[in-house]
Amino acid sequence: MPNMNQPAALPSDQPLSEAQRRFFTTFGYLHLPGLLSDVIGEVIDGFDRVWANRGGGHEGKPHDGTARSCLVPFIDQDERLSLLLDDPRIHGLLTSLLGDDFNYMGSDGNYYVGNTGWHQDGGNTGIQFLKIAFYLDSLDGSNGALRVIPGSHHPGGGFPDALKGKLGDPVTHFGATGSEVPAMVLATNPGDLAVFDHRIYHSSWNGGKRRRMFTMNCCQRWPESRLPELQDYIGTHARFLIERNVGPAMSRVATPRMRRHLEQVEANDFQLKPKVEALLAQGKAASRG
Ligand SMILES: O=C(O)CCC(=O)C(=O)O
Repeated sequence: MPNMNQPAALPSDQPLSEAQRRFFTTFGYLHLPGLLSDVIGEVIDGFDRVWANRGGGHEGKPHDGTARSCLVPFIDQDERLSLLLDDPRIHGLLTSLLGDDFNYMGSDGNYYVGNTGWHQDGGNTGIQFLKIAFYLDSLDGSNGALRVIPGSHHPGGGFPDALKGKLGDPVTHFGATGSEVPAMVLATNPGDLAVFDHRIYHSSWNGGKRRRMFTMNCCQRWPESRLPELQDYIGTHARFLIERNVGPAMSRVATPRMRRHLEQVEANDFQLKPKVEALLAQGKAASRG
């Protein structure tokens, strides 16, 4: 007879296959079509709820389509969205790529406007970082789908070295506009996940004025000997004017296994408060990315 007072056990994690892991380490990204299509309605409701609670756009003002609206942290503001970290598909893919003790590093929610030029999100730290991107509109190359340059995440070597410092101005360096740079266009539908290594060159072209997207950023656990670097890294998030890296709803709903992915960051985010105070004293606004 089941005990009705016990919460229902989560279905087992869904790890990546060995081939998917090899694809990610070799090419630097994964596209997982329809992985979350069964819950995408709830996810979109959560996205809308967070923005509605925060004035609809950047810095509490309605999104007006002239510049990206960005909110950090994002899923951490909503209990349903926070629980994505415990979803067996997401938890399974994160443990497959980053180990059982991975860190959740935060998320951003966005209304993107127009193009996002070629860039990397991070460099070579020896700690694996990745981003899970949720695009909430159907996108292809004609309306703002994410593009990645497969293999460009590798630390040095012929191809990555040939790209270094050049993709910011592809016309000068390669005689190609941003959208002409050879790349994989990840045409996505809501419910798909795009997962990529922070070091991969990525961009988006031809997007409209309200392209809905949010992310989850995660990394391997940092060794104790490198905690000062983690503290500095978290400190860079002061530009979003946040005093804690993990947001309130995330802390409230975290299950024991979620806590494991929060505790290293929660113990090392103490640079944020004084830095935010200094930025506010200078009258700075929250960063758009
Ligand atoms: O979708 C986009 O415009 C770009 C996304 C991006 O650059 C990122 O999340 O790092």
